[in-house]
Amino acid sequence: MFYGLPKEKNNDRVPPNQRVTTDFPVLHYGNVPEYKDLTNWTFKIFGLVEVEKTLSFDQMLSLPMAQATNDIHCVTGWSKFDNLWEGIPVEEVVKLVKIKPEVKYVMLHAEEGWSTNMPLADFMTPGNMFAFKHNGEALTPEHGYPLRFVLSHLYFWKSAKWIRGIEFMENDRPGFWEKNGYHMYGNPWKEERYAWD
Ligand SMILES: Nc1nc2c(c(=O)[nH]1)N[C@H]1C(S)=C(S)[C@@H](COP(=O)(O)O)O[C@H]1N2
Ligand SMILES: [Mo]
Repeated sequence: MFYGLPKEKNNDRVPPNQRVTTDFPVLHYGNVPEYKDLTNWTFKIFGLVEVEKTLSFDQMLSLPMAQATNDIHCVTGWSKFDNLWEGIPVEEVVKLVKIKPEVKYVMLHAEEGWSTNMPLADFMTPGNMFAFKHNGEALTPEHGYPLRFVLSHLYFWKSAKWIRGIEFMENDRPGFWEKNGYHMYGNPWKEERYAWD
């Protein structure tokens, strides 16, 4: 399966006050995790689900794969077009559990306790992926190896690198950058950069 860019973005693809780059800058808080092997790596699906689930790396690799493109918009002002991501479409992972009807938000959890929040509907938008590859290459350690989420339509800080789990929630709660002054939603087209925007 292949997901193209939303049509409206082809007209004006640069959100306000962003500049386009062909580099791929590295941005994060904390350390780049080092993995000797992935035998103890787990992916947890928890919170408001009927039965919580833990998957091994091999189990993740056995899920259906797809490709999707997105334009990255980083809150620090750079945009990078036409990124090709390869991995597990979000719906293939969510299918593994039964979400309770009251769920409205999601928290993504990454290494070192890092997290980011988003509405369920944005999380579930087709084209979002749990990505193993970027532009045909395995993710490098600094870009999220072995697995990162790609939330294609909001500022890139919500695209959790080194992701280890999904928590389903009824009420919104700020993640790491959201607690530190970033916007709870982060729409680049409306310049929702900081909490006070
Ligand atoms: N686990 C984790 N994921 C993270 C971050 C982080 O600090 N920790 N930073 C976010 C921010 S602020 C940005 S801009 C992007 C940067 O991704 P890149 O380094 O691949 O360009 O990752 C996001 N994902
Ligand atoms: Mo960022």
